[in-house]
Amino acid sequence: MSEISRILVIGALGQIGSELTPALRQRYGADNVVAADIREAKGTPLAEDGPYEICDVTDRTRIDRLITGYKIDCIANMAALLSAVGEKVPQKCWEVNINGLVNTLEAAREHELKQVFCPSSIAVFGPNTPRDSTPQETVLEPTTMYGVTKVSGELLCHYYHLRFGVDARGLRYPGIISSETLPGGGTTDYAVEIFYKAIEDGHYDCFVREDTMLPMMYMPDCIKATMDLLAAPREKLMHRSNYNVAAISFTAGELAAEITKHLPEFTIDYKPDERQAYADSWPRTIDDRIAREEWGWTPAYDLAAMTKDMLEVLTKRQAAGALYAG
Ligand code: NAD
Ligand code: AKB
Repeated sequence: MSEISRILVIGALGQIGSELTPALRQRYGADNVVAADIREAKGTPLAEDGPYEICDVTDRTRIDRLITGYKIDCIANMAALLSAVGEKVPQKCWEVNINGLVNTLEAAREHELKQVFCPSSIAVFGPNTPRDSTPQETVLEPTTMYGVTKVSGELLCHYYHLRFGVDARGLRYPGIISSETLPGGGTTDYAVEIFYKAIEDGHYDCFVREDTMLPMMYMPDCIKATMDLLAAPREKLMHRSNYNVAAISFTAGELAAEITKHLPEFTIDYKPDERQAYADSWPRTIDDRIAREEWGWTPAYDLAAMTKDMLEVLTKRQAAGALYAG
């Protein structure tokens, strides 16, 4: 089957979608990548640099219209409620994450799309999963509704591929660290907030304990992993919808120490809240050998390189009076 050429990104205004969409536009052409979200985007680069449409992922008719109108052959479904927000409104989390995914898979089946991309997460794992070097194939018994939707999503993608031949692909992203768009309400958000607060206030009240270690990834690696999986030849993919991908694992204390190398006055207090329990149920480190073998995954950023880059970008933005501009 030929490569994808016209992509609909639903949830394009989010932390990852807002950086994935420009990367896709660069590779596939600005007019060939339609950004869509439930929110207005007037005046943002995403709405100015290519087509932008309002789309609620739970509205199947709207998705059908966009597919037909723009001759879409691939959907990247980035719309979701993440772990912390999802735990506050679990029924809504199911509705958006699962009913939305079923809509995109059904649309892909009926319109014979070439591909669907839907991210999974390290939240598929739970307290009964080995926490170190967590294998690709292991116990999936999450304790958050978000995790439940991600396990179900992986299974749905697998089923639609087996039963209907839908080429549904996905990665178990770790916590994503980025400087352009603030994260949307997950447990790993502290690893982004810490940079903003370090620059803004010189101090951060961290909502997980100092010894909390989680798998993380810098946005350039996240975009690379996503673009590489989208472009990977169909026949090479044995797992397809649930690849473990690892980059960096560090404790909150190690991240703070790395920031202190650049900002020696920086201070941090640890004030764990309900998100500590979600973090404690997730892996510390991930075994991503299958992704490396099947489609050549390799990350570029370690803790030192990511920290240096984050601080450089945010310091420049603060000097321009627009720290939160992204
Ligand atoms: P985000 O919360 O930043 O963005 C989600 C976007 O979806 C938002 O722009 C929101 O407006 C939109 N949205 C919400 N409900 C919608 C609806 N009904 N219809 C259309 N759009 C809707 O999330 P993100 O961090 O960009 O995550 C993208 C995907 O990656 C999700 O599937 C998430 O589970 C997964 N993921 C993210 C991380 C991370 O650290 N960011 C880690 C693991 C997995
Ligand atoms: C969250 O913390 O909910 C997300 C994720 C790891 O899926 N960042």
